[in-house]
Amino acid sequence: MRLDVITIFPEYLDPLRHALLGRAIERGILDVAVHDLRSWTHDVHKAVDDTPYGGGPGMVMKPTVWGPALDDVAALSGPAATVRRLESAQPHVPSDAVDIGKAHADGDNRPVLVVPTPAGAPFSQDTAERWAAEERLVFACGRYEGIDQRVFDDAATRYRVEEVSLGDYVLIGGEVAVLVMAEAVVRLIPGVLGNRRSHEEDSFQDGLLEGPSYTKPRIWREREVPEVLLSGDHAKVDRWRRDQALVRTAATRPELIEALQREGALDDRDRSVLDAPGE
Ligand code: 6GU
Repeated sequence: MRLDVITIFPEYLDPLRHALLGRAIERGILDVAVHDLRSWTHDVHKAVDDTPYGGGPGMVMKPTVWGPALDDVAALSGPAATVRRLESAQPHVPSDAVDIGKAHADGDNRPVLVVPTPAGAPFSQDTAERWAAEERLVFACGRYEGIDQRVFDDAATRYRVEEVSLGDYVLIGGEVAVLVMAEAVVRLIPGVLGNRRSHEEDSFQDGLLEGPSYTKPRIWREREVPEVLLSGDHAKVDRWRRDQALVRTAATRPELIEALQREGALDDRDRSVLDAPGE
């Protein structure tokens, strides 16, 4: 997978090169390029924003800068051709899928353009899974009051544009949101996490939050690990873990339980646990 990020604060994205994502880069699974939006400015002040039409506070990012930046990043031309990169990556989508244009069901090979904004659709584990199957993601980080809307209307000819939000709060810019989304996506790429099972049991994978975990010692500060986890009975352990997940989810995210109920994803045992937790 290749990630491109366009930002006026390239150093803000340095954490992408560390830890888990850094290892994916070293292994050739991931290729990251961070582009300084100011490379596409034309004036001595390198201005990227201007006052909003219609008035109001703040500044809006200029289409005359963003348009050429998105053109060049899509084509890997101009300033985007020479950006510093760590390693080049192997394709991870099966090459026949790419060759015959089947990377997407509708044969659409335009890269996804992710626009982080509190006005976007909610980003979720489902979004992360969908994007983890892409060859290329381009992130456009806006600051100030946003980017001129025509930039995205125009970019739709070369990109599949997705405006997404992390939640109901306002960040100063998209950079931190990109770090969050990139980590959620990249950890789902086969070979990035050591243990394949570890994301089959993630929170949200079955619509539930994950329950508690324990490790040695068996007794710590007079607190014991739940007996069932020492039993060696895998069916019993699985059932206990689901019960814990149900109870935790009902307590902190009741709307997730309601969604499972509507989907018919709860059985009689699940319902009895929810009716009488701890019995
Ligand atoms: Cl994705 N971006 C910005 N700038 N603010 C946010 C957000 C994203 N999600 C919540 N607030």
